[in-house]
Amino acid sequence: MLKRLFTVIPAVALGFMIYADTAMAEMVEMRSKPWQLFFQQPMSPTAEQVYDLNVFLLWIEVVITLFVLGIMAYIMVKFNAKANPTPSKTTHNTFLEVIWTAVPILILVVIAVPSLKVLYFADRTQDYEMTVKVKGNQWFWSYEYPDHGDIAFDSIIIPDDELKKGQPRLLSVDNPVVLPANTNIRLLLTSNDVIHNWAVPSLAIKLDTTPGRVNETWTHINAPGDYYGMCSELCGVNHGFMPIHIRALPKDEFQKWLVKAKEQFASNDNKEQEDGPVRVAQAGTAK
Ligand SMILES: [Cu+2]
Repeated sequence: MLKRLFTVIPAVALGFMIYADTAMAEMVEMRSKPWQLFFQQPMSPTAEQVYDLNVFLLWIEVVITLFVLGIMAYIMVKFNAKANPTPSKTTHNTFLEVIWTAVPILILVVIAVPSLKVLYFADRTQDYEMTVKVKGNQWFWSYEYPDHGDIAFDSIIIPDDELKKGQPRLLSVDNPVVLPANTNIRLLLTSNDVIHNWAVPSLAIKLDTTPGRVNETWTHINAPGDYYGMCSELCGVNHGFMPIHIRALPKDEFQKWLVKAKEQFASNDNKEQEDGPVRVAQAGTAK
């Protein structure tokens, strides 16, 4: 029975993954689907490791849960008042006490080692090919490309009545942050006002943007496509209306986009900071 369970569950999981795979033709679309139960498909080296760690933890939990369930069933059958009318008065058992202290410690060590490995892996990369700056604002994101002629722009939610066909509600923005796929990208995150959190589930990024501080992480997007996320730190009334949309392009198309973007967003140069308060007012009304 147990053996069957161990083969059935991975088979079902694999089925879901294949199902998810068929959805990705050329441009993948990474966001939660209706009735989705498990994680979004991992689409970066960090996300893959986080996913695997989660599966590993799940199996540890399965074993612990079944073990505790088994012991409880055994106690209920063997030591109920009918089956065992005169209970034993034993109070101490040194061997058992050592075991039930040492085994949980060992389990925690077994969990801690891979957890810390993933944590440090996700923290930063030495060999990044480009840098993107992410800034949180009440209530939109702005992005800067310091390596590419100081391209800078704001990314503001598209209201429901202006959505075009295929644009997911509450996730679409006027200017998605365009990034090259298959490239090591350093991300520097900060905020202009309050604490926000830049979170993209399929890339396993969820990092606070804190005013006066720069937080660093990195990513490497495995495939071209649209990746969606949301602000994940309660930041004010429009917290739910500052989505993240990453458009990952193949490297050559990204170069083409850069040329266009330099024209389109050139006027934004250096004006960002001074515009702060005006933009806040605009965003507040543009709900
Ligand atoms: Cu926010």
